Amino acid sequence: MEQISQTFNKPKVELHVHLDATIKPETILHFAKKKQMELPGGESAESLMEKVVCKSPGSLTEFLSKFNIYMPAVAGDREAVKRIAYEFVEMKAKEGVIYAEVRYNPHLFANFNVDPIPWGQKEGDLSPEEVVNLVNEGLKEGERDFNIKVKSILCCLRHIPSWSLEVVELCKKYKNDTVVAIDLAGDESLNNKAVLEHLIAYEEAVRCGVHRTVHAGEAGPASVVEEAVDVLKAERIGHGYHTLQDPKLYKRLLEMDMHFEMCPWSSYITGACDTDFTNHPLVQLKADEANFSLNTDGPLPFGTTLEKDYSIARNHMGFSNEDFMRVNINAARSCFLPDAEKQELLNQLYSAYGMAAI
Ligand code: PRH
Ligand code: ZN
Repeated sequence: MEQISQTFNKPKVELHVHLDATIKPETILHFAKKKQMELPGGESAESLMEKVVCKSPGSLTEFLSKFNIYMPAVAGDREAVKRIAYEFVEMKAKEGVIYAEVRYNPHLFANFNVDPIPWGQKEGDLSPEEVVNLVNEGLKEGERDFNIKVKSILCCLRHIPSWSLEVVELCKKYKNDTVVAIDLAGDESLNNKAVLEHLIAYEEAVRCGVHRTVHAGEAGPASVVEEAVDVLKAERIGHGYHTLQDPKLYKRLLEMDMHFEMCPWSSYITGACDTDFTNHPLVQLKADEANFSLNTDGPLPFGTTLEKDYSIARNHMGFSNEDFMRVNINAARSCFLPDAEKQELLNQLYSAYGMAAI
C-alpha cells in the first residue's frame, strides 16, 4: 500500500482518534447525495473542507460545532457507518499505524430511539447497538484488507448524560469484540463536572473490567483531571494539558505512570495550549520521561494527519527517532488490548525498531 511521507517512518500506535472526525469528504458527499441533502459548500470536496476544517486557533466549542455540518449526511445510514469504519482502517494503514484505538459515540451515528435525536434528524430504524455492529464489521474487514489491528472505544458525552448507561452496557456486551474501553468526551469548558449518570457508567465499567479513559484537562482545569483519575478511575487521560497547572497532581500522576493521550495539532486549533509549541506541556512531559502518546484526535475537522503531529514534535519540540520509539512503546504499553495481544504488539514494535524485547 502506498504510504504518505513520514517524519517517523516506522510503525506507530494511535490511541486517541474519533471515528466521527475521521471521514473522507468524498464519503460525506456521497451519502449527502443519497439522502438528497444539501451541505454547506455544495458538492465539491474542497468547498466542504472549506466549511468543515478549523484553520486557526479557536475554541473547543467552535471545533465541536463542525460535526453538526457533516454528520447529518451519514448518521442513520447503515452503509455509511460501515464504510466510514472500513475507510478509517485504510487511512490509518497509509499513515503507518499498526494498531489504533478508534472512539465514537454510537448514538451520534444512529437515529432510533435516541433522545435527544442528534442533528434534528427524523427518527429512523438504526439503533446505537446496530451502529456498534456495523462499525465492528467495517473495522474487521479493514483489518483483514489492510493488515493492521484496530479496536474501538465507546464515548459517553459530557452534555448528554442520558446516553451513558447505554454506552457502558454496549461496552460490556461487545467487550473484546472490538470494543476495549469507555470514554467521556465533549465540551469540558461548558460542563466540566461528571454528573451522576457518568459516574454510574464508570463504576459499572470498573465492576465489569471495562477499561477507562476520560477527556480531561483539555479545555478544563486540572481539577477535571483529578476527578477523572480519583472518581472515574480513568486509566488514561485524553489530552490532560492543564494537569501541569497543579504540580502536586502532576507529580502524583507521573508516579502512577499515568498515560496522557497528547494531540499537539488538536490542542493548537482548540486553543487548549499556548500557540507557541515550544511552551507546550508536551515539552515538559518529554523532559520528565512521562508516559504519553501522539495522536490526531480529529483528522477531518482539524484538516490533518498523524504526520503533522509528528512533524510538530520533531520541528518544535526536539523529538528524535529514539523519542518517537519511546512514545510508541509507551502507547503500546498503555493500550487496552488483552495482555497477550499487547505483548505481541510490543514485540512487533521492538522488532521494527531493532530493539531487544524487554
Ligand atoms: N475533545 C472533546 N471532545 C471531542 C473531541 C476533543 O478531543 N473530539 C471529538 N469530541 C467529541 C465530539 O462531540 C464527537 O462527536 C464525540 O467526541 C465522539 O467522537
Ligand atoms: Zn478527543
